[in-house]
Amino acid sequence: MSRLIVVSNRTPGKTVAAGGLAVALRKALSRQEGFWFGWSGKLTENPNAEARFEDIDGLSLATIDLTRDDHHAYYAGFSNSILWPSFHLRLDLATIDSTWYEGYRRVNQQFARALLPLLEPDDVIWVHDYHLIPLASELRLMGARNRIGFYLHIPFPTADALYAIPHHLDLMRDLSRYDLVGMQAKRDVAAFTEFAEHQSPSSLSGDPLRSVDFSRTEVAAFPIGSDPDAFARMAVSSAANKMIKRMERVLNGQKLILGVDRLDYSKGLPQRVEAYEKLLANDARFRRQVHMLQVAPPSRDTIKEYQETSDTLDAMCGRVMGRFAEPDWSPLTYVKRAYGQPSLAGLYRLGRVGLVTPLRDGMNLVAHEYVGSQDPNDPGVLVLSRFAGAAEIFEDAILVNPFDTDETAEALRMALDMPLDERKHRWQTLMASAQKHNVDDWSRSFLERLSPAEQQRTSTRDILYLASVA
Ligand code: ADQ
Repeated sequence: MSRLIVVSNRTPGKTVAAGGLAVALRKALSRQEGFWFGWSGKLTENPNAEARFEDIDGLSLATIDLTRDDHHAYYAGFSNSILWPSFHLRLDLATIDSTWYEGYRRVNQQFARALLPLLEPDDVIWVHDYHLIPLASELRLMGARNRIGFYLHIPFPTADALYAIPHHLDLMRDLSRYDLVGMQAKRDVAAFTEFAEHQSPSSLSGDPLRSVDFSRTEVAAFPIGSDPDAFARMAVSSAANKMIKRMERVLNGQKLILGVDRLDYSKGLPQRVEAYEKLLANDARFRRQVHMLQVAPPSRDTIKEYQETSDTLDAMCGRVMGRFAEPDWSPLTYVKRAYGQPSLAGLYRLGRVGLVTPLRDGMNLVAHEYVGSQDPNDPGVLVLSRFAGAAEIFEDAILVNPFDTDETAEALRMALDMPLDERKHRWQTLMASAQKHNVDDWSRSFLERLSPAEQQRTSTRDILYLASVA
């Protein structure tokens, strides 16, 4: 069996979240030999060219250090101030500084230089996310002939957003150097295909090394998921129960509307608070009867746009408090910290409404985790953005346009008023879908398609096809 090499910006640390991506990839690495490659998290002025190996609980990690300048240009710069906002269709929040591209490219070259000597000819390489789009190109230029797959965790942009990205054609050419490109949703594959078909006629001619030719690259949707059965177990664990008891004391019978997100402008947090404000303004019977808890630990807070989102959210929450709070009732709590998965599972289970309203999201695992954690006899209701990849598989959620805060307020009303039978019926369908799209099957199906056996089958198919048209 060939070895598996997983590559991502960061390698997992000592503690990884149960039911998450890192656990699924660890499992894949326990089924076959291999290691996980990425940045060590260390910045140094003279990074060593060779990767360092270490073993964490049986998982083999190979890491490299980066210089401060390269890391800034690659991570905070090109990846998170250009690619992230553009891929999420927030060109207004992108900082188009094309000099960051050189740092982005340099770090990808550094990854490739350190990885290449560790490779054996039949190793299968699985590269993760937008930080590393050029990695296959760089490895191929250095002579690697391995099967290389890429998975994009965030949405693929529309053509005009892609055009706004400096060196976007290079990035498309880079994607064409992979054997398999996996995306979250059908909508992403459609956007990608439209761009690839639109671009290829003009770029097919000329130097084949520089062409954008996707004839050897398979592009398909592999919707990621969580481990809903693990969340179902965690939601009745003692840590979850402790959290539930703590919250029940405070709630005192009020229904909980719950939001859990990284603090990121793509998650639609100000719009969500505004929708809640409208619910309270439109329907006075909900005052004192509901409470909103938004958990949103800061992320990427060295980037200006993230600080601004945090300030906006502070102001919005203050406004709702000022408008509706009473000495003995507060309409919402906003917590800026991370919790362990069992405590989160407890919060999810207590949430009568799971409010998941990103403006755009690759998938959104919080939606999966919320569904997994519900009490089958008294489940809550998922209110979900149409613009999350999760909307393609969770049709029984109440789907909303998160930009339309009147619509979200009405969805909240429906969810809070929904009778038990309908809640159960909807939840059963959602849970079946979460189980069908669990994270283990996701990694298995991607790796099956990427495996050398699949390559064999594809080339046999090509030969048969060529024979049939000859
Ligand atoms: P993210 O943008 O980080 O991921 P999401 O899919 O929601 O978004 O995952 C967030 C994860 O962080 C969840 O597992 C959640 O439990 C955890 N989390 C959030 N708030 C937390 C808190 N306060 N404490 C502890 N844990 C918390 C990117 C893409 C997504 C895609 C994933 C996976 O943007 O669209 O679904 O990758 O592919």
